[in-house]
Amino acid sequence: MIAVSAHDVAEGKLCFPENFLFGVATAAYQVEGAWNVSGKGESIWDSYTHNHPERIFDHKTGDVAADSYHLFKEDVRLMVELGVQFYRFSISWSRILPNGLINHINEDGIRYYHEVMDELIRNNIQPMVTMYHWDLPQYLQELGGWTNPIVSDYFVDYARLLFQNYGSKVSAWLTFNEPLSFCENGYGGSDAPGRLESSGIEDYLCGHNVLRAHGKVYRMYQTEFQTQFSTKIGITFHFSWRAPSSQSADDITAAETARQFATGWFAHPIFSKTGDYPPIMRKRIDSISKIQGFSRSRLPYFTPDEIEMIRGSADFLGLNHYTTYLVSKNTKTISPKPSYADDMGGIKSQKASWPTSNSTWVKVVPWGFRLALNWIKREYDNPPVIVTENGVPLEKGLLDTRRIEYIKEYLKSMHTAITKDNCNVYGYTHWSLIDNFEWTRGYSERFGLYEVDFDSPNKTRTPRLSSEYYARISRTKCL
Ligand code: GBH
Repeated sequence: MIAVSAHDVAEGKLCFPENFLFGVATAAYQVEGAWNVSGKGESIWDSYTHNHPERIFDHKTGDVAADSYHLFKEDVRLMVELGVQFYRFSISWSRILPNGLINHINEDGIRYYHEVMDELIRNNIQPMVTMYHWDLPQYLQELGGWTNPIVSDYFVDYARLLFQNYGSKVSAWLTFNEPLSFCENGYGGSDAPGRLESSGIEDYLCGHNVLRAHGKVYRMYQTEFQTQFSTKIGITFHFSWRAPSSQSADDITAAETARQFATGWFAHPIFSKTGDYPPIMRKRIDSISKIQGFSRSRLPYFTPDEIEMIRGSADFLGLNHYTTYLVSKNTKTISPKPSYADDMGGIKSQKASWPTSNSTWVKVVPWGFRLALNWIKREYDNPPVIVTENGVPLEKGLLDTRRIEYIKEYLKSMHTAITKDNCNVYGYTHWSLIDNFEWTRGYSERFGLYEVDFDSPNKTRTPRLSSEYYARISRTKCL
């Protein structure tokens, strides 16, 4: 039931439950800077931006970014201004374990995140921590990165260290941010480590090892820490809604298959009753692999024990949602070269009439949010969901009325999903607190409620109009 005050109803306001959580998010590589200070090791994004400047817009790097390593107290002050209840940020693995391995702990890294958490807690803001937001220690990449099964075990060592150090301070843990994105775009596209030609092989190995790593961390926490702490552990998925591009049976099926290949790939093994990969992924990849002359499926198989270990290994589902795509059936014949896109069998597009943002991929399609939330509810028996990212990239400038519009329309859609459809959503995180390094798009896309002047020596933060708007929502819980 939604607890809405009589006063707000009279005003005709849309309100969220009183205990609904509003927060803001960032990620380590995108804001921290300080890439090589005080014993931090190199991550794949450090080496990628340094060795492949041509793959990054304007040859930018995250070497300094918004300098949150030094300016985190200023960031917390902004969050106090916003009145948010929590801050979702990520820990840089190589700041804590310079080469990713547990034998060498960097004390400055441990200290830094303690200070960030202490500052948040002092200000009544709960720390929600992502363990892995794409910045793998470079040394582990030299071992093959996420295509090497041993990296799952190294991740467990790293996670244990985090629980030991921060277990009593963190209010919610997320193991991974968007495995779909970093497996597909890192091991089959142009995000770090930039394995451009590996789609259909390395992306699936990455996914397999990430799912194992996630499951192992959850079980390790249960056996080693659950008597001590009761913090919930989840994982964040990227889920743009995928709508059929026509009402033909082929396109409807193609859109559903695309959802299973995107969200289902990682959500089905963890959140479905049966566990394991979505049956349609298994079926398509097994059969296409055979046609292409492979002697085994390019999608690896879990053992029965692994299926059980991974099934049910999350207390809540983190959802990143920005936009919507249309999907139509791919009628071309399968290419001999493996690829995720061929395996999925759909062609993605967006409608020219959808309102645009400052990025090629984010079109403003609020109704897709409600449908995505309902799909999760249906597929996985209405798990607790927290929206861990939602936001819109715009150009520089403080008068961001389009961001206000975007937030309003997306929150309305989410409100309908909660109140009319009973989707079990208990919190919302705006991406982002501040402008930051947008991966291969450099600093060309601005997502911040606060603008960052990246040319100024002290990376000046200035409130945008949307920050006042969001502050009102996070304080009143009403639109
Ligand atoms: C999130 O990923 C990330 O978690 C966050 O770090 C990032 O800052 C935020 O989005 C905003 O970008 O050009 O059509 O091929 C979003 C997932 C996957 C979205 C790759 C853009 C490229 C689409 N991203 N995708 S396209």
